[in-house]
Amino acid sequence: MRLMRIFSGIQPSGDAHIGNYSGGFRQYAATQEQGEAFFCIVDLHAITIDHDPAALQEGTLDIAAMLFATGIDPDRATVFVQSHVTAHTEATWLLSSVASHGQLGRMTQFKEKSAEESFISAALFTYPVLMASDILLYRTDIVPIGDDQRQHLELTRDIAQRFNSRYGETLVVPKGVYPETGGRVMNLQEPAVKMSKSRGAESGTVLMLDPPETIRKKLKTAVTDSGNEVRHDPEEKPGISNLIELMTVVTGDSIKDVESRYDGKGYGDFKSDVADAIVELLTPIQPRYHELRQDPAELFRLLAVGAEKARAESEPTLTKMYEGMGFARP
Ligand code: ATP
Ligand code: LTN
Repeated sequence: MRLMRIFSGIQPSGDAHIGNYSGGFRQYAATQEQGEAFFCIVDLHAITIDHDPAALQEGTLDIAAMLFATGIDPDRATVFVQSHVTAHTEATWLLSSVASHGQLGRMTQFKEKSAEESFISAALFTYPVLMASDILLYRTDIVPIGDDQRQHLELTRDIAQRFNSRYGETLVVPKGVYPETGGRVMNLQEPAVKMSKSRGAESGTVLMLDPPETIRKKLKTAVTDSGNEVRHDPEEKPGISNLIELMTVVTGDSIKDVESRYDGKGYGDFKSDVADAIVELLTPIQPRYHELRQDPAELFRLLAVGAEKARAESEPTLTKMYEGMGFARP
């Protein structure tokens, strides 16, 4: 029987944060146990908005080290860099012919990012087609992601279905896997804005590599709501609800557990405990990261092994796509 296929991608576009841990890293480490997993550092996606050429390679190695530091086992899962496997860009062209221009224009991420950019690239518009190629080339069953990627995953499913109905059953239609809590961690200073590598207040973004004092300070100054009751109610209490979800993400406790533990206690105690819990989570991860990161040659070696496996896996799907579409093959 075919093993379950897992695929996800992460951009090397800045410093990884606790939101990436919640929607990304922790889900990757958990799902790698369930089948054959592929985790892709999506450097081609990182050039869709203005980027610094001097930072792209460093960012790629940073994410590679973070993937391994957060528990991805290179013997078990395949970690690779998107631009090392040319099938991704080739498949993007083929799939762009079955992607709807109108639907791409309705993508929230495109609308938000294009509103902020002075130069709106064509690549920002076709970004989700590249993401669909990433996923579909590996005959992926499940895609662990955060809530912000839901719309892109739905688009990927539409693309796969349209390809199959036009050219015959070729592509597997994937399912998204979202965290039960912490699917959308918000900026601690702006509870209406998603915590992000590239946007929002820095003082409200908890980085995976922040030292303990910085984490404590960020939590202490986190925006909370009126009242002093630790209760999960995202509408009424967006600030404290975000912190409750963060607590569940880092401890594995349920929302109810957290609420009852802080029944009768105030925001102050709670915030300092959330900070402690995050520090505890990151304490083993940070030294592992630094150790891996100081050996770029070893990271490049692991990524080369990953790219080799990824090429072997994706090539047959690409060939089937060309054949289904009727190309004269060499
Ligand atoms: P950028 O801000 O550059 O767009 P990002 O911080 O959104 O980057 P990505 O590399 O695009 O991060 O995403 C990697 C994974 O982390 C994705 O699965 C995404 O859904 C998830 N993720 C990103 N931000 C959050 C968040 N605030 N809460 C939960 N999951 C998140
Ligand atoms: N668009 C995603 C990153 C991404 C991805 C993927 C996620 C690119 N390709 C394939 C899952 C599967 C993001 O911005 N978080």
